Amino acid sequence: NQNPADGQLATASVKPALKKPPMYRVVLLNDDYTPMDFVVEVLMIFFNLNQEKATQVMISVHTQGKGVCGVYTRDVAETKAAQVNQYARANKHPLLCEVEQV
Ligand code: TYC
Repeated sequence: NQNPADGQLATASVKPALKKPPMYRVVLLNDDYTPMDFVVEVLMIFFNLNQEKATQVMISVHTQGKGVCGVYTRDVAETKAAQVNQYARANKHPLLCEVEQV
């Protein structure tokens, strides 16, 4: 569609005014020392998961080596990962959280 007057219906050939932002996964890495209940607490506090879902993600990280906590825009993802790492360090746990682009 090449007629600008067609506005938002011209999705095939006219560039939209707003593009979806790139998204970023916040992932948690397994380690041998961080207590399981601390990981569940982190998932509930920083990723708004309920206890059941947080436990599922924690077990998945524990068995698979890593797991996705959530998918966000870049600023939100980087902030959450930094907050988790800061909270883990403040509690003397080696828990590591990273960001990877989707
Ligand atoms: N592997 C840890 C233990 O056995 C638990 C754990 C789960 C640690 C997930 C980190 O991201 C993690 N206590």
